[in-house]
Amino acid sequence: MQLSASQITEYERDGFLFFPGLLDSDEVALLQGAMPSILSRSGNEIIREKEDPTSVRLAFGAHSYSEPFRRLSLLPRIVEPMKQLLGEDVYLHQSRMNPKQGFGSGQSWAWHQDYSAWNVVDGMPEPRCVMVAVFIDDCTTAKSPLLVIPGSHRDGFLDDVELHQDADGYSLYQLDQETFVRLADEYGIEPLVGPAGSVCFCHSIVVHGSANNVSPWRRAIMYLIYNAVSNACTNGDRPWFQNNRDFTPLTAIDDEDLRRLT
Ligand SMILES: O=C(O)CCC(=O)C(=O)O
Repeated sequence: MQLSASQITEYERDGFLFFPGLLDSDEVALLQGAMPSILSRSGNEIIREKEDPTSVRLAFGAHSYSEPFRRLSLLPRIVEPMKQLLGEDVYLHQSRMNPKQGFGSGQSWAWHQDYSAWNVVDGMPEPRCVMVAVFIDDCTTAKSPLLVIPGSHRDGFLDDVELHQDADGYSLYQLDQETFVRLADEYGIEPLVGPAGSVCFCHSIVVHGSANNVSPWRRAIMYLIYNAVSNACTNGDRPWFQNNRDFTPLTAIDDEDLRRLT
């Protein structure tokens, strides 16, 4: 898939591009089918909700231990636009699954830019990476969708941020209230909603957050973080599943390869 000139302009203006149903129902079923084995892991790549430790908050690195998710991360539908947006070869800096379980156990995410941790902790030189959000479940307004501030990336990297220990092993650099109010008043807040299989390409400094999921339904999103190879991280303190040290350029597989697992 190649992005058109107007899509690239839209990405530069809003900081994200949304594709409803980019994956078909067979592909979604394969990814959903892999969820139980991901969520039943017990290694330190699994971060639990503070309020409900039976519930997984984040599963890092699933592209490396789940074949459907490995294939997802290499689909040309995703990899080729990444190269276009970043203007060069890319590698996967990180993947994380946020299952956002229902009944309130999937807790909120304070307003932040993802790039903060990658810059401060991992030594990523520039915000030249893209967060790809793949909807594993339907994301409706009732399931506390991901909320973005469109255009907020144009204000640049907000480095005056406070470290907030959100859950064991996962630090979040959260925006101060004054900055958040200024950005929200200027640009508004948009919920990302769509059926399972929808995909959003989101700039790494777009401000985003979400509320507790008080619905009875899971709302899983897989986040794949693609970085430009020339923007590779310089620090290696965090484990591989948070800061991949293999900067080999990705080679896309065949667009049918995920479906072939059916
Ligand atoms: O999926 C969500 O609700 C928010 C996750 C998020 O903000 C993040 O992983 O950076």
